[in-house]
Amino acid sequence: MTTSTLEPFLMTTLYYVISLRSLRKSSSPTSFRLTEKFILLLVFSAFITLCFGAIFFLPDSSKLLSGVFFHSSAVETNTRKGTDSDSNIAVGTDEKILAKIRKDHEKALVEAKDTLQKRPDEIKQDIQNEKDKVLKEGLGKGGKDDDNLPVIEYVRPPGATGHEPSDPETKERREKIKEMMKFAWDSYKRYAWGSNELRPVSMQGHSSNLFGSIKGATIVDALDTLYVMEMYEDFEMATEWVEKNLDFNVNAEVSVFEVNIRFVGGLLSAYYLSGKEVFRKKAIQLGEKLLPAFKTPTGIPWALLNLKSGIGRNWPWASGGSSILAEYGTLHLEFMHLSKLSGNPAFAEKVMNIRKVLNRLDKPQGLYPNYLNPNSGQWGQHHVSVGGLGDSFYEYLLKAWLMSDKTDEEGKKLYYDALQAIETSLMRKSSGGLTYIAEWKGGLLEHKMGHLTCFAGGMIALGADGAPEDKTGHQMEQAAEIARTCHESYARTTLKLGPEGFRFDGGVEAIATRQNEKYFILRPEVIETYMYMWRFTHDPKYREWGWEAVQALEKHCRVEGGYSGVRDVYATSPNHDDVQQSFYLAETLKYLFLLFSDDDHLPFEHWVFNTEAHPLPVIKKEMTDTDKPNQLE
Ligand code: DMJ
Repeated sequence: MTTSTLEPFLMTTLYYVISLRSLRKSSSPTSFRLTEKFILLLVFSAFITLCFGAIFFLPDSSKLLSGVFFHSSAVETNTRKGTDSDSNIAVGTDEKILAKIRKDHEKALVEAKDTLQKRPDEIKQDIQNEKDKVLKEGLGKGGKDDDNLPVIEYVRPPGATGHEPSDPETKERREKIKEMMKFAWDSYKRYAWGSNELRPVSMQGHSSNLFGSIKGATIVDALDTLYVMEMYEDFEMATEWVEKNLDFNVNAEVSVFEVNIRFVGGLLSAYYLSGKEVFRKKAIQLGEKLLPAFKTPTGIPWALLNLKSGIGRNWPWASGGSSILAEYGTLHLEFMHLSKLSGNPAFAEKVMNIRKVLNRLDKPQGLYPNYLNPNSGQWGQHHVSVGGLGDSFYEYLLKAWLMSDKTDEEGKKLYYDALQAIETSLMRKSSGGLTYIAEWKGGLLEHKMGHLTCFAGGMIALGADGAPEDKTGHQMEQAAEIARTCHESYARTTLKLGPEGFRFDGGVEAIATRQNEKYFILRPEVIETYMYMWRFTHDPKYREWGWEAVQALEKHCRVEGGYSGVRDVYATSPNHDDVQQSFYLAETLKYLFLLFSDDDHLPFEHWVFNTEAHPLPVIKKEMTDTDKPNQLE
């Protein structure tokens, strides 16, 4: 008997054990009990012992086994060729077989021991990896699957799940955030399943025209939050919905930016966290649908795109038919990963071209105006903002560098140069000592800061470590000051929730003076900054500030059917706007959860958050050249 005749036998046994595991696992990711694992281990060990017995006690057992149990191709081949019939050779072969059985037995025991120590989700992932490996082997290297995608080996980056903090108060607060997520999610499931968002007061679905007729924004946006909070049953339910219902073949106009950050970003994160192929496929399908948006004379994409016709246009209100900086400048991270996962360089080429166009343009005082005409390649109105219309462009310069494992030197330079220009021309300190980032309109400063601008505290802290010219300490101070200002914008309201915009003129500081700036729509930016500041400083005040926000959310935004925004944060009681934004589940609750988690949960060393808080893995340097889309020219 050759070693190859025994392999199918062992493989069958192993397959049986794995199948049993799969059966148990499919019912629930947490239902694999220790006793069941132990029984499986016992069955497996008994079987291997039986094999030993047969070899030691039966005469010429190898032939018997070969003849009775396996009519394997290896035996047939040997018989036909007339080899291995010599008894001397047979003795040597038996010894080899015994050695192989012993080795396999030991290996199986070690593997079984390892398996017993693993968490159910890790076991599940191992099974998936086995399946992918078999598929890969079947297709050969560089093979393609049914959807013509390259077969790639999935390796889950570290820190996808965390553990409970040891400090009891932090643990309790973290649990509370999970309960909030559960309530938001359950309410959406109950009243608005399949719609984009939930109306928590009227308890029905809500669809914003940002997504055309694509459905399920909340499901896709929430996937990774469900995963990081270990709400696996809900994650499975959401996965099934994506498999069966998420459809991009719609004759409707969508916002390229919103669809990218929420849907492409959400699907990519779900793939990287869970390893489920369906997410990779859907992300790539959607990415391909977005490509026609880049068909402009400059390659600067349209803001709006009809997914069926591929016809694009810009927002009618945008200065001179311009595209918006924060929209075309917030595709980079997702598109780099799309190239990596699809093997199609087109995605990376499109976003690298955006950089090229920007590099050729003069920047007034080193600043990037929010409007750029995609036909002429010229700036529109000179309006500069680190809040709405500009914000995530700066974020993506920094994160492109970090996500490339710090190989994208161009991204790094563009970020630090831009930050220097922001500091010089937009950052100011109020007479009361609050640092803020103003807006710039045609050379004049508007002393106003948006809730959206508050993300900058987190961004500056994240970049401080790599700051040139010994500016790390200085940038950390700036970040801390912005965090304080944004906290003040909450603290100075009646409801202790932050207004959409607040001013530093006309005798006020960090207060909204216009009625249309007094609303709060469950936005994440202030909490996002607390989370980054906590990670970098471990100053307990950031957790305290986060907890204040939790209490205000519970008191004023939680209603019978979910969480709602409020129309005026200075009113004595909340007037609800009846929308549970999908980013509340994607970002606000995720950042809160991470604020009360240990630093090794989604560690910055391995993960970068897209602007919708969807974690994307750092593309490590040691990968092969073809795996490095950032290296594309
Ligand atoms: C989110 O969709 C993203 O964070 C985006 O970058 C801007 N703002 C909203 C949430 O406020």
